[in-house]
Amino acid sequence: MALFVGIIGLPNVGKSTLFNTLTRAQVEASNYPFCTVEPNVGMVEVPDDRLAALDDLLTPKSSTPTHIRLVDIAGLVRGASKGEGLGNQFLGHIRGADALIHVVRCFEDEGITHVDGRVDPLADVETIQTELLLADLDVAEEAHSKMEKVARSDTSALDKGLFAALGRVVSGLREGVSVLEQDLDEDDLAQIETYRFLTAKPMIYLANVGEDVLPDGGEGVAALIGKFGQERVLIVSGQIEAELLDLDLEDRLAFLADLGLSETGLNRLILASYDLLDLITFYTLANGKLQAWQLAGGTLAPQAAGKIHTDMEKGFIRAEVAAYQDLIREGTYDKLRGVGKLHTEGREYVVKDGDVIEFLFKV
Ligand SMILES: Nc1nc2c(ncn2[C@@H]2O[C@H](COP(=O)(O)OP(=O)(O)OP(=O)(O)O)[C@@H](O)[C@H]2O)c(=O)[nH]1
Ligand SMILES: [Mg+2]
Repeated sequence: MALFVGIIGLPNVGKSTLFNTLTRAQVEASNYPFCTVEPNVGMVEVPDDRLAALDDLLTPKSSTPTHIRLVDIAGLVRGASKGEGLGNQFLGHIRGADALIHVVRCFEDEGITHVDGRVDPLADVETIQTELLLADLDVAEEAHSKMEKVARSDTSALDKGLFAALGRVVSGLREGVSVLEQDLDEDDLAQIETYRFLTAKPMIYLANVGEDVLPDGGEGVAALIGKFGQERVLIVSGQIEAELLDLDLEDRLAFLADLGLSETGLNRLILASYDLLDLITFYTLANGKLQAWQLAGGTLAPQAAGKIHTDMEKGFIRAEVAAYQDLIREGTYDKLRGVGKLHTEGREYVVKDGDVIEFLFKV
């Protein structure tokens, strides 16, 4: 399953412009709040230099990168969780997301309407955060009160662990604390997992800035960084990246370099998401096909095999593992074996970023 990232923010802040740029799809982007009504769904390929190098070296029949599923929904407004604006129907589209990208308008442009009539990144973030909290509170309160009714009629039918966890979530949300920031232990988190709370998702703030403040972003960005930390704030100019789309990658990178940016917004977004979610990439070469896979850091070999097929996890025997750097340095599997760098690993092996793995399993 591809990593699923939802794009949220106020109306007219540049979400669809960024989505278009990232997916190269042409969804409508225009200066009209609520331009996006249905969610836009796009798959973007994860750019991967190592996959390209392995493809050169191993000359497989095919090479398959990993993907990120991006979903662009309509702008949220104050009261969205209560059905204001286009309502919380949109929030449903991002419940399943692994992470959220919160697009924040930092560009000044009198020609583009801001729903509150002024550019104030921190206040905008607050508005959206409140809506997410309220949406979660609705879900949590409803689930909790249903369970309360069960408890009144038949205590033995009550899932006490879940009931207690939900109770904690409800009181935290009432105090305005996101599920992510509540002091929930692992058991609680496992209990409430099925609700896919919006405020439980890791979030990246994407500051959509004007060209004049590149590369560091100006005051609005400084405020966001002050609040959320450097690693959670990405500075992108949606407009510029959109204008550069017609250029080939080399020219685009040269242009961005002139503005002090070393990578495209897409690449930085993907890297930041991987970091935030502690994701790694491993590779398999099977039946002549090379493929990249996304994996949570710290995953053991059998579960990594299970990403490919559940039978491979069940019947896992062992893994033949080559580290990417070793394979590139030695150049062939024979040489790699010769220097003792093709490792045989068992069930307890923690898969590492860049591992090239052949799984052995019985069916
Ligand atoms: N000046 C400037 N304008 C931008 C920038 N990014 C987007 N816009 C413009 O802002 C308007 C709204 O952009 P969209 O991408 O449609 O905004 P949205 O957030 O998807 O809006 P909704 O779908 O209504 O929630 C369009 O006219 C864009 O051209 C930017 O970086 N700078
Ligand atoms: Mg839009």
